[in-house]
Amino acid sequence: MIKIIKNANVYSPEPIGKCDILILDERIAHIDSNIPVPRGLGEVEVFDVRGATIIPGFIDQHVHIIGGGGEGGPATRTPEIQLSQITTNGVTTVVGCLGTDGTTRHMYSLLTKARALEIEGITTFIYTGAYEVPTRTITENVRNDLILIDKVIGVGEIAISDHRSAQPDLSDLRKLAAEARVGGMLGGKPGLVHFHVGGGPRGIQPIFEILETTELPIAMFTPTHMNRNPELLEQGARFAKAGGKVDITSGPEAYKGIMRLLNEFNISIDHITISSDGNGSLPKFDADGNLIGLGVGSVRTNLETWRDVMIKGHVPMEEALKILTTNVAQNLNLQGRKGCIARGADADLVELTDDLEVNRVWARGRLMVDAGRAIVKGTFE
Ligand code: FWO
Ligand code: ZN
Repeated sequence: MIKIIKNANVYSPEPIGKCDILILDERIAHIDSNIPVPRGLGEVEVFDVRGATIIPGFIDQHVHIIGGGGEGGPATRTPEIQLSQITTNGVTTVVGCLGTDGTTRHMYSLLTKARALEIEGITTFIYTGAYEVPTRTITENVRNDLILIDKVIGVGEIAISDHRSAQPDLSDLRKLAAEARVGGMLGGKPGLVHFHVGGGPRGIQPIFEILETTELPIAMFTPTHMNRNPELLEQGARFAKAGGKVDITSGPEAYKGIMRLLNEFNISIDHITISSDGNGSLPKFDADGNLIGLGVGSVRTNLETWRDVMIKGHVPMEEALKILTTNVAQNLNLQGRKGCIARGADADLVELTDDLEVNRVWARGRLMVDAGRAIVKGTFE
């Protein structure tokens, strides 16, 4: 129940220097330069990390936790995620979603998988819905899901500007967003609309049109895959300048998009988040919409893209951390609880090795990963 991490070089994500961190059950109870081991309070577990860097657990706001894909037929459906694939990559909070396939993938399974991962030790939320509009839900509609189902924090991933979308028109999208708005308010949720943006030339034009023609606030809209092509990234820069947050799908080239937003368009890093699309399919289509290749997303790419931003992009650690911690927490309305190392926050912590690999991970106070290996595994791993 009581743990002390001693001699940590803490990035909260702000660097706060050498500290000890006191964990009481699932939360951070105290941070100080020297916390003595209390006597008379029962067993206290001490981890002396000897100056190692400790950062907040990452938040991944787009993971296909029950799998997705299928764009190449039944044999191309992607597999369900396992707990260790999340924790060993430094992620302690995920938002699960459905994707292209809202037929053989169900909201009931998504909700239950999210609950399973929570029981196994991490923190989970879900978006109700799939690509299509009107979309798939647990109850009759998006609004009721937000009000009645605890894990639902928004609707998504709703496809726009994509040959796989339901080709929703502006009025369909406005109605969907209105449900998310009111459902979010009545349910005490952020009421997000998480948009899958395809490669079509319209890009996020529909989102700009919703903003122009309604009273809905920009903060409730998250466009993702915004690094898909240069034109889309440019639109993303406009969205960020208008006050929105642009979500980049992590991967081998993702840091280039982030660097372009920062350097070419002068976007503040506060307006950038990344998510992995973990366990979703990463299909490639030619100009005629024929499938020409198929990969599968991995939560691991978050860590790799973050390192690229620091090492290849020369962004300081505390700044680069924001795109996987505080900025995402803000987007999901979890600030102070997730994505930060602070008194009262959930004890979601990652200890790094000198070469920026994951060494230990604590999720809600529990040691999940040690020496880079999952010591807590999913039920059937
Ligand atoms: C992206 C998830 C895409 C699924 O465009 O949207 O397909 O349902 O599992 N993936 N379709 C991947 C690109 C950003 C590379 C999804 C996927
Ligand atoms: Zn998508």
